[in-house]
Amino acid sequence: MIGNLDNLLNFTNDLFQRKELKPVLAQVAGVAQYLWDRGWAERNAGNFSINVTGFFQEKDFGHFASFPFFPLSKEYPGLVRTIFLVSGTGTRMRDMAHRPAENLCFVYISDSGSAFHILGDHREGDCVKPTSELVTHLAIQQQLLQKKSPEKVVLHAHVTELIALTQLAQFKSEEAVNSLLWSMHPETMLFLPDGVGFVPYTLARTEHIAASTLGKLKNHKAVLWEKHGCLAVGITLPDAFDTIDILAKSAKIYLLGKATGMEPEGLTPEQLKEIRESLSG
Ligand code: 2HA
Ligand code: ZN
Repeated sequence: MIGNLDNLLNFTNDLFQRKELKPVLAQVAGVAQYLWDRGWAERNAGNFSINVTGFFQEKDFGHFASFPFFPLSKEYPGLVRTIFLVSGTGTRMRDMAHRPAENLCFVYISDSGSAFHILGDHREGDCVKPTSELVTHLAIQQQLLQKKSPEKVVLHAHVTELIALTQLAQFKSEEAVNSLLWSMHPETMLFLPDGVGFVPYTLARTEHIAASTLGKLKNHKAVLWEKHGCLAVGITLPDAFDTIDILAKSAKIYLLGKATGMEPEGLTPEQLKEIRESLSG
């Protein structure tokens, strides 16, 4: 590190203590606990990123280039000098719920847009590194900024009920899965009138899954990753969680109905049309 080392370390020591960040950390802890309680975050499953650039002042940014530097395999011109609070790779949501600061890191995108710095006090050895799905998070965060979207959060989880649904051959298309999810619960049409995007099975942690997800998020606020999980954007972390929760509820209602040995009836097309029309009224 260069510059005034003590000032820099004082600054970073205080990162998680900043009063503006307290409500964000409380939301992180709350949502991490929900994910764990619902069984949607086994081992180190699930990850999120939160754009926290607005919590910092331009004058602070000069310091950030001194922190450990990690090249990215791609350039993100739309993310230059932005800051994200990101879940750490290998961390557990059940730990995040109790000790968020120990399981998160601050990622600052460099002036070139092709590397990031991890902000923090790195004197005591290895720092927490960002999630293995970072490329997907960055691609989406860049698209959100370019569209001037109010959403600042990307959340991914291993939602059992939704994964189960994508294991069934008849739901492996956007059309089929949306008509099922809408028909199982009125809230799904109310809160997700654009439905959910469907990404056919793709290896995780790759540019490929990032690109496919990005395409789907142009018209949806949530995406299913076949046989893997779900991802949603939100204004806040609880907002992204709520979207996933509604989808999971619909899937669960279907699976519970099926488990009785009978075929769930579902809302009729007329009932769904009525809900849709009530939205524009
Ligand atoms: O964070 O969920 O998709 C671990 C994962 C990878
Ligand atoms: Zn995953």
